[in-house]
Amino acid sequence: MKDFRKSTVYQIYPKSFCDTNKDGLGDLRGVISKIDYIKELGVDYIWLTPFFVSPQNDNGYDVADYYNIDPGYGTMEDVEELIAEADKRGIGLMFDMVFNHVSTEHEWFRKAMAGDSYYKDFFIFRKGKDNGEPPTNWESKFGGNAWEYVEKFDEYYLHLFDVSQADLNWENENVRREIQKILKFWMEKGVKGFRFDVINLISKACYEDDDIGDGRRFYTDGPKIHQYLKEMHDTTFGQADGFVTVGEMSSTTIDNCYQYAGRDTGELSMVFSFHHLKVDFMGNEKWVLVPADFQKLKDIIFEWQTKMAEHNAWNAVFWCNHDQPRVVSRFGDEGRYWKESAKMLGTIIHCLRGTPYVYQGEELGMTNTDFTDISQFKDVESLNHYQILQDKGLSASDALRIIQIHSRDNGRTPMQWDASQYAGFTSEDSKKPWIAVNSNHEKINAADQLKDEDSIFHYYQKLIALRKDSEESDVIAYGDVEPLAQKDPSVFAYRRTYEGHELIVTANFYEKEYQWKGAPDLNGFRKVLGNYEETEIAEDGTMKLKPYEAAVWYR
Ligand code: TEU
Ligand code: CA
Repeated sequence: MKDFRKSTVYQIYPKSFCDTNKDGLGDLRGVISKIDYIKELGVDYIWLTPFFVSPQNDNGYDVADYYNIDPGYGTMEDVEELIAEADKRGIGLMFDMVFNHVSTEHEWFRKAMAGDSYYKDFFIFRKGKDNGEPPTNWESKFGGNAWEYVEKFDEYYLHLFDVSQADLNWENENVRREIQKILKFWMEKGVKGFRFDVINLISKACYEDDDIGDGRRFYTDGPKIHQYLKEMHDTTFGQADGFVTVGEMSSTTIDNCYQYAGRDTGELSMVFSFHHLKVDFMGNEKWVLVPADFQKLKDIIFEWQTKMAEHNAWNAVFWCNHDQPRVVSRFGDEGRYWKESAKMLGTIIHCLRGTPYVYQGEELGMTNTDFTDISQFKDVESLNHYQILQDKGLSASDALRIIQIHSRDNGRTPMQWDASQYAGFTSEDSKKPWIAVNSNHEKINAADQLKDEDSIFHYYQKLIALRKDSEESDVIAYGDVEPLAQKDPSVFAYRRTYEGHELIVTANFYEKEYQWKGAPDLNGFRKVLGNYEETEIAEDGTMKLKPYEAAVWYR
């Protein structure tokens, strides 16, 4: 059985991965066709984002039927074949389960709207205020108020995300039973893991105005969240040996995560938390331009690393997913040091304590979009906020600049397989891809990198192998974590220790060459991996770090 602490997960956003029937949309057969590429990278699991029946207002996070495949992605036979092909190669599939909300096209919501009270209680309907305002001042994560008026009932329903994503009422036991049924259905198909979308938002404490915020404090890590997770665990995947689960935790606290992902707490295997990816926000406000705060980045990562370990809890470690800008554009360099910086960032993540997640194209150093016009963006969140920013008085070009930096579409352009017109995402005689291919695919693509021993792809391959099956695996998977030079303005470094062995990661986070006076004594260490051949260490122990230089040391 796989040990998830030695595993790496590869995330696929099928819509942007590979299109096999020339309709411009990635599909499941596309994933099947690339399974050997994924095997070559060396990962143990594939997390597939939702491909269930959906109107696609939020690219499948608005599920209309959990038991069937959206025709745009393929068929049930394709899913079964994919599970089998992955299994043959020792790769487990993790499906993405969205249970905070369903699409308003889901049968449950349609029945609710038809007045069926059994199904109406699957959702959160409330009367407005006497003054004609919505029930509370809570804000949708995609902009605007979180309640939608339904004239027929003279009531509003809650949607923490898009208006077409109605929140489920987890207080209702029938809702929870339906969810258990769905999970069991997919477990029987041979799925090896689940990722649970915004799962810490399912328990709402109350429905009151938030005088100091957007309402999130009333539904984040709510009062019954642990009870719901335990129940889900006990009735479904908790009974399956070696099943792996990860909860996406929105604005969570570390104290709750000890419980969500504790070794014996009976909830989940691990959590995604996002605090380290808000260091270029202003507080919780993402739609601003502020430089990334490196000190804060380190402080957050190290706090989570050390405290989760102390509490015997487990974390996912990652820079990228389908909601995030590309890390090489965000914290690295798209230009001269593109390759070095991509490898440096990979090194930092992959030697931490936790399960690393690689998002499609990250292993190639794919960058943010090169979109120059708002019409090129597709994401509902970006389009809403483009409007909201202008309503606040920003010019169209200033609003566009913010969207270019923060848009989720940065992570959603087609996978760059080769240098052909559509980057090999689809064939040249296909319909146009649903979202434009980045023109840098001539320089950044899988075909070239597979041939180049020194590529980012091969570097990621080595990082993944290191954790899985090497002399260093145990210390990477099980070792303690000690931050090094935490206050240093340029260096990201840490030490892992396990049963008398030590592993040290040293990294220059910036382009500027850096003389690191406080470098650890590396006598007796062997350099395991790095993005430069030689590391210069002066007589007095000063490490002369080259632009974005990173290395892994072991003894
Ligand atoms: O995302 C949850 C979430 O709150 C954020 O990532 C959000 O998408 C955005 O970045 C806030 O600025 C999950 C999914 O990963 C995302 O794709 C879905 O849109 C969302 O839930 C709703 O299901
Ligand atoms: Ca297709």
